[in-house]
Parts: sequence; C-alpha cells; structure tokens
Amino acid sequence: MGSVCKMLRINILAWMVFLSLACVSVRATVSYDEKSFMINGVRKILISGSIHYPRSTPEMWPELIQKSEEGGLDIIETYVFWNVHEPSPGKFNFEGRFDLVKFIKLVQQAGLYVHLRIGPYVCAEWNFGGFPVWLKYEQGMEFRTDNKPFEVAMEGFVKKIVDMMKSEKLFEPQGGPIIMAQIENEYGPVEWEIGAPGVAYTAWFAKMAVGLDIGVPWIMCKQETAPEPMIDACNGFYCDGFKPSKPNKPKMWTENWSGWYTPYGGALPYRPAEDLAFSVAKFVQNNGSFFNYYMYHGGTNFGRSSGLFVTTSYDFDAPLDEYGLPNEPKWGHLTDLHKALKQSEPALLASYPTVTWPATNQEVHVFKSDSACAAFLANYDTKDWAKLMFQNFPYDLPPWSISILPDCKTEVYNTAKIQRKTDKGKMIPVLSGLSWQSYNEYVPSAGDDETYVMEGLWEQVNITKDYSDYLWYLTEVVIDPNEGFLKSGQWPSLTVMSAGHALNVFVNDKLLGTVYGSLEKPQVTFTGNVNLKEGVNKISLLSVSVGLANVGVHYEKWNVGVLGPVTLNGLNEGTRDLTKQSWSFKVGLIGEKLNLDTVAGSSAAQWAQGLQVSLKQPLTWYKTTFDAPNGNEPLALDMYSMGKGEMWINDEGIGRHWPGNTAKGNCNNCNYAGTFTEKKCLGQCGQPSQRWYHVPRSWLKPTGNVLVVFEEWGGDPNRISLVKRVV
Ligand SMILES: *[C@@H]1O[C@H](CO)[C@@H](O)[C@H](O)[C@H]1NC(C)=O
Ligand SMILES: *[C@@H]1O[C@H](CO)[C@@H](O)[C@H](O)[C@H]1NC(C)=O
Ligand SMILES: CC(=O)N[C@H]1CO[C@H](CO)[C@@H](O)[C@@H]1O
Repeated sequence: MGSVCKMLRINILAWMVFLSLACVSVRATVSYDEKSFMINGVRKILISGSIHYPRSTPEMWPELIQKSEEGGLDIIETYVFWNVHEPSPGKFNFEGRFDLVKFIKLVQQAGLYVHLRIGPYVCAEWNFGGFPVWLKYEQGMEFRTDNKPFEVAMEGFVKKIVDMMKSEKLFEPQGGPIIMAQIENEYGPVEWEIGAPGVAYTAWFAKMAVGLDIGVPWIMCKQETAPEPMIDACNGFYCDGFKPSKPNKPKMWTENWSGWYTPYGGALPYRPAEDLAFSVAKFVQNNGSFFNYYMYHGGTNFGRSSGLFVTTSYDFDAPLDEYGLPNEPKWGHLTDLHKALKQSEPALLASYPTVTWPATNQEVHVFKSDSACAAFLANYDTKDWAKLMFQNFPYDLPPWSISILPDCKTEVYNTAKIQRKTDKGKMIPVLSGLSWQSYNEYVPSAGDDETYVMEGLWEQVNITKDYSDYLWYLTEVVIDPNEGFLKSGQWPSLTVMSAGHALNVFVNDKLLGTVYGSLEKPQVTFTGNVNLKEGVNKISLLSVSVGLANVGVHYEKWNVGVLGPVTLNGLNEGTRDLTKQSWSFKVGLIGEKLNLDTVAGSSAAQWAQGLQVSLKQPLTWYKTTFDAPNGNEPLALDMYSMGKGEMWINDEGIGRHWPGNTAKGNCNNCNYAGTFTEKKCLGQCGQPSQRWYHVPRSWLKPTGNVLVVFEEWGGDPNRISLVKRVV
C-alpha cells in the first residue's frame, strides 16, 4: 500500500496536495535488500541504540531520547519485558516505568524510529531472562522449545503486544515509528544444542510472528537458520566479518556491545571509545548498513529486576551513563563518528567498496558512485602508527584505527583521535548525618506460625515463587548428654551445601557464618565448628537469592537454595545426616511481612531510636526521613559502610546493595588497541563492585522522604550519604 502511495506522488504532480494528505495515514512500508534498509523507498545507514524503558523513569525518558537524537541515532531499540508487564497470570501492568506505549510515542515525537524486540525471551541480565516466574509452574511447561504450553503462552503475550502497538498505530505503515521487530533472541546456539525440538520451535515461532502481519520486517538475531522472511542479525564486540544467512538480506548488527555488565564480586568492565568507534567503522566499510549500541543508555536494575548476580547498576560503560549524563569521551567521540558516517552516506549507499592493501596491516575501502566518493583508511597494526598513502597523499593513522574521508580527500574523523574532553563524572556528597531508626529481625524457629513442615530439603524458588529473596530452612538437632564433644570441647562441624546464591547460618539464634557464590559459581558450601548444647538445638539457615538466571540452555531449571547435604560431623555416631529429616520453611522476612519497605508499613511499626539503634547487627532494618536536596543533578546513595541487602524510597525499590562484595579481577591498565573482550579492560579491583545506587529525582518529594534499608550482614547506617552526580 505504501509504495502505491509513493508512486502516485511521483507521477501525478497536480494531485500532490490531495495525495500527500491521503499519504499521512498510509505511509510507505519498510523494505530492504542486501545493501540496506529503505524507508519510504529511501536507502539509509541506520544507527541505533538500546535504551530499556524499565531501567529508567518516565521523567528521564525525554532527556535520554533527546541526547540520543543529538548523538546521531536514528533508532531506539528496546526489549519488551514480559515479567514486569504480567506479574501474575492475566494481570497486566503498563504503568509508570512499564508504560511501553508512552516510551515509544516519546521516541516518535523526537523524530526517531523504534526497533521493538518483543522476544519474549530477552536475556538482558534481567531477572529470569524476562519470563514471569509463575510461567515455569504452569502444567507441562518447558521454555524455548517445541512445547505446547510454552508456545500457547508465548503467542498470547506476543500477540498482546502486537495488538497494543497496532491499536496505538505505532507500526511504520500505520504512521508510527516502529520500523522493525524482533522475535525470540539469540536462539541459534540453543537450537544447535537441543536439535530437533529447537528446529521445530524455530519454524513455529517464525510462522507465528509472520502471521501477526505487522507490516515491517521481523529480525532474529544470532540465528543463521532464520527462515524466510526473517532477517538474521549479528551480536558481538565486532561484526565486520558477519555474513547474512541469505543473499537478499542487509548486514545487520543488533548488539554491538558498548561495554559490559558487572556481576557482584566482579570488576567493572569498560570498553575504550577508540575501539568501539573502530568496530563500527570496520563494520560499515565492510557493507554494514545497520548497527545498534547495546547499550546506549544502560540505566539501573531497580528493585529485584537484576538477573543472577548482576549489580543494581546497569551502566554498561554506555555512551550515556547510568544517570543519563554523557559518558565522555565516548558519547562525544561516537557523535563525531556518526556525523562522519552521515557525510559519507551518499557514497556508502550508492556503491560497494573497492578494497586495496597499500601495505601490511593497511587496508583501504573506497565507495565511489557517479556523484560521490568516500574512503575508509585502516591501520590494523596494534602497536605502530602508519603513514598510509592514498591517492598520492599521506595520511597518519594511529595504531588500530580507521580514518573516514567523506569526500575521498579530507580526513574528518579517525577512530583513535579523540577530539573530546575526557572528564569523568564525580560523586559529591549533598546530605549526610541522617538520623536512623532500627528494627531487628528475629531468627524464626521450626514450628513458628507461617512455616511449612516438609520432609527433606526443597528448592527455594518453588517455595518463594520469587516473591522474596529470602527463605528460611529451619530444623532441630538433639544432642545426647553422652556426646563426647560436650566434655572434650572438640566441637562438631556443620556442613551445609546450597545451590546458591548466599547463605547465613544461625545456630541457636546466633550467626555462625555467611557464605556467598558468584556468577561463575552460584553454589556455596558452608563449613564451621559449632558449639552445640545438650538437648535441643536450633539450626536456622537463611538462604538468599540474588536474581534468577537469565541465560543458558534450560536455565529455568537451575536450582536455588539449600538442597543439601546438610551434615554434622564429629558426634559419637560419626556423621549425622540432617538432609532427609523434617525441615520447616518460612518465606521472606518478618519485615517484609510487616511491609517495612513501604511508607505505610514502616510508619505502623515500632522502631528503636537514638541509643537503642542497632549498629553492625546482622538482619537489621533501618529507616530515616529527609528533605530533597536542591538542584536537579542526579542523586545516588553512597552505601560504602554497609554490607548486603535491599533499599527502598517512598515505596519504590532502589535495588539490592552489596558493597561488601569487592571486585576481583586483573585491573592492569588496558590499551585500546587490539581485539577487545569483556575481560580486557577492568576497573575498581579491590573496591566494592558497586558503591553508589541511583535514586531517581522523580521519586523524591520536597520533604519527608522515607528511606528504608534492610541490612543482612551488619553495617553502619550513620555513614550512608546522599551524593549528586556531576560531570
Ligand atoms: C560488499 O558486498 C558486495 C555485494 O554483495 C560484495 O561483492 C563485496 O565483497 C562486499 N564487500 C565487503 C568488503 O564485504
Ligand atoms: C515444587 O514443589 C512441589 C511440592 O510443594 C513439588 O511437588 C513439585 O514437584 C516441585 N516442582 C518443582 C518444579 O520443583
Ligand atoms: C541473548 C543474549 O545473551 N543477549 C545478550 C548479549 O550480550 C549482552 C551483553 O551482555 C546482553 O545483555 C544481551 O542480553
């Protein structure tokens, strides 16, 4: 329909006014060939950036989108996050940070396009990869394979989103900004691993998606087996060597990793701007016509939305930092790159490159048409500068760099010559010396109210359904008066094996110890000597989840919690196995039950004040109130003096804090030159993986803001301060 509209516009000039009115509601379709996408029949090099709407606030969106536009983006790309939209079956939420339609309309108002990655599997370092936890417990469910219950659920959600977009007229042929959509996500490797059921599932979801008739192309990333008419796209740190799976497809790079995420316990990865710009120039000189920065703004994993062991910050070393401020020099350097590419666009779109090799490690791509010429000069040497001769002129190229000459003469840009300031953002204290109150959790006992008694140890998420990070495993051991250790003082040792992710062991209400895992190894084992007394002893294990896995074949089947064995060694009988005895289970904390995380719940509770306030005590809730600091700089909490837990302000979940988990890794200075990997450039070693926690301005009232912190390990709240982010 759209192309008919365009043809008429060209052929019947006299009717133009009338027809262009008619064209407002029926715009041209999005098409493509092996060279590029075409919108309204016009070829484009499309520059895209990922911004995930739940990772910032609606109040931040206009500015983020504005800065994307200033940075030279054409497209904003986002996933759709099923688990925030359907927290329980059939109950939908599209409010506030989850207002997808509002986000897309704001992008449209700024004149940008949208790539909507519906998934609904998103991975994204997001809790459970974006699937609602309840989905796992539906009858006969198996994720991401040829499984009827899964396919019915997936189709229902995808259709719901597509219908919503259609009824809001958001697809491009309807006059909206959505020019492409993605189904599934990086399914290629899973299909390869699981074989026939994966192949059948791929055929099913491709057909299902096409049947929804969205009027714009469907993308499948990292999946060479993408059936017609799906477009297979590349994800990675470099994609210049990528070949589309079919000859009629444009060369697309859906995830160019601008940096990397941080796991708790890991060092802070960063990717030098020189290398990121180099990877983009290299992609475009090799026929690339669509690329996307993953992420352009990473933002924050508020509340409990992080995937397994992922920090609350999702900064990603993206061009816009977690707070939405330009991450210099990266933001500016890429903005300059985009200008150079746009200047070269006429030549890039009208021709294929001629490639020559003037010297070792040197490469020249020339795009030449009747009316335009653009050249890319590359030096791949990782150590030395090159003097590259091109059309009898010398060009000086730093190591590992590409120069762009939009007119085949003037170097307007080199990927390693940064023309921008490099000042890093700073955190400046604005409010400290807050006055705190405290509330102590108590250690529950087997047989308390609201405990379930079962034989043996049970998987954690099956019991909590992820409504809380916390599950108590409670049991008792009876010590006979004849036990030898009562006289020898050679205490028995307790061993507890857990599938993860962190564990606090209490014996007779006293903390015996804490252990925690990591992204590489979520499983933990606790071993400690224990001073048991004659008679009944309480064993209370507080198992803590730190986000659910988001990636891996059948990651939905990974276990959490104490699955044993749990043993006592050094008794008269030798080893006593507690694994199969009777255990009681208690979901969540007392404070959670009392809703201390809300303004209403926390004001109804009795808090200790003044000298009674508990310091450095495990399992303690803290509360304070404060007035919003002046100004409009972004704010964060400096949690350096705390261990591990969760934070809320005015009923909003700030996230999990864990400054007690320090960054391990090799933080040697990294050189931008040479192939980048996520382990190459690391910072913060020996410091907390995350010290500062974003508190969006829009969550604050002028006065009387209620901040609540739950501290698991014990910390000093008096040293918590509010800081502002300044660049
Ligand atoms: C660009 O695409 C053309 C046409 O498919 C192909 O012949 C050529 O080898 C490609 N060049 C590069 C550098 O990838
Ligand atoms: C969940 O727990 C129930 C018992 O409460 C058990 O019957 C079921 O098999 C468990 N399911 C999974 C997936 O672990
Ligand atoms: C599906 C998948 O794993 N995609 C990931 C590619 O890498 C980025 C960076 O970590 C992830 O966030 C994507 O979700």
